[in-house]
Amino acid sequence: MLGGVRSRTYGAIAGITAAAAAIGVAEAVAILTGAATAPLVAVGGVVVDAVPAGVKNFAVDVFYTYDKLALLVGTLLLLAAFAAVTGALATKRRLYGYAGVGIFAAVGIAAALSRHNAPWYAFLPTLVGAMAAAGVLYLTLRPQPAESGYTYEQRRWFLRVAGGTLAGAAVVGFASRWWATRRGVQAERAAVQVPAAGDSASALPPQADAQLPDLAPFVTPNKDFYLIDTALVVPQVSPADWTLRIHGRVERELTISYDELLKRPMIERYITLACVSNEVGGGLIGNARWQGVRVKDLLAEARPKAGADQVVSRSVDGFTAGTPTSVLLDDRDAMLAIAMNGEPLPIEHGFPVRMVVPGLYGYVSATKWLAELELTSFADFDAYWIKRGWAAKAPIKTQSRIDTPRDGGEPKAGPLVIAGVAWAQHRGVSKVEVQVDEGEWQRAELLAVPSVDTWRQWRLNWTATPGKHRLTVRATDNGGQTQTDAVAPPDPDGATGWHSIEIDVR
Ligand SMILES: Nc1nc2c(c(=O)[nH]1)N[C@H]1C(S)=C(S)[C@@H](COP(=O)(O)O)O[C@H]1N2
Ligand SMILES: [Mo]
Repeated sequence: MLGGVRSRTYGAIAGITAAAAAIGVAEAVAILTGAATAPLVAVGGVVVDAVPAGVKNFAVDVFYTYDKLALLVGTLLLLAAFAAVTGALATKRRLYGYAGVGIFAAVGIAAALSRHNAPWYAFLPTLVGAMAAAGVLYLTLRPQPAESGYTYEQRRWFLRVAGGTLAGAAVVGFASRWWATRRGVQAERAAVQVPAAGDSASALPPQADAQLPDLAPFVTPNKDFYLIDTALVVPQVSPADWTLRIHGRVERELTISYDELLKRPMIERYITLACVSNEVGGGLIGNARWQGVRVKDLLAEARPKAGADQVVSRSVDGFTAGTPTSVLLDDRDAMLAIAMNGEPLPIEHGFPVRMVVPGLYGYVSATKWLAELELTSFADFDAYWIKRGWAAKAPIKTQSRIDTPRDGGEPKAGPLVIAGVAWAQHRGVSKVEVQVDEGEWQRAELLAVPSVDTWRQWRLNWTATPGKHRLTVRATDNGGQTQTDAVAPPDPDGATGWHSIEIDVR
């Protein structure tokens, strides 16, 4: 019986080798056909989109960079398990192996062709990969290992083919992905000349930033800005190919190119972007100086029809956000942004063009890699996260956060600055209060802000006394509404509650 086990082990190795060859070859072909057509990326994308409403919070977590990596690794492990079983079966009948390759091909091709705007040739990476896998199976399982396993010569032959293929597939796969990412649109982005904005951001008040260690700086550097999206590979959109289509319930359909967009009157504003998934005290929020074209100006040319109360912004990868038309037409500075903190939009933040709307969470407004604006109604269309159970309308809730001292910190007794940020975009923050233990609420000093559309730093001087203390913060917006202490999770329209930290003063 030992011999049987051994031949099955060879079969499993042959199966995994074949799968590795398929993935490696497919990645190489995807250099030509586009990263989104690679089976691994396509299947992973289907998984991200298909996560049922019941586990939608998991889906939100998938947004984070490391969870995307985990998803890819998980998909690879599943594939390896499937390949090992198929390969083991193939030692009994070679046909089982080819059937396994067929299933791989069917799943990969179906996934690749189902992706938004998939080119007709999206099946190619999987198909060529599957052919490579079939070839590897044919080679490694010939001659068929006997019940007693391989002879010495056969074993050498097997190990040479399997080892060579595995190493080759790994090198080709990683090199292809690396090359595709490197090639991307970095050069095109570097060549963009950001025109001067006719209507530039009001100069930053010198007192906007207390510049304390651990306190979030007033302007978040691009490299530190949080990243949230459903894209398993960052879409690479060349400005030369970029167009924006404004269509749907409009009097006049518009299509504009990147060059045309750059020639339009531009505004520049500080706007704080926030993610609905941000937990109380969390870091999924950032403030940048955005430059772009007012959405209002473009909509004025397209002339929305009566009843078109929703603007659906759609990205090149099919992600959609639905924004109230009224918000895009009111006097706030909703824009199609082309620059972030004086640089062309970073690729991962939506290059070449994204939407930025003061006062609304990102999932209902901040579409990256923008391709279309479609005028429709809330009754007629549910955008990406609305289909998955999140609220259709999501103004940002008033929130505040303690950045320093740090939660769990052990500061020295004596004078101590408690500081953080507070936000209530498009309403503005009028008051921040801090409570030490069960004491009186103390009013913090508010730093300056350029507008009501950004977060606001605050600080309070305190004489820290030895022992354990709890510090709590709450903000009040310009309408006089104090943030609620009722604890609610991010789902469905933003977390609430007061941020509280514990410190042990030494
Ligand atoms: N194309 C696309 N745009 C998107 C998303 C996405 O998944 N795909 N996520 C949105 C969400 S939920 C947020 S919070 C913001 C985050 O923008 P950032 O990654 O630039 O910080 O982008 C929004 N725009
Ligand atoms: Mo988000």
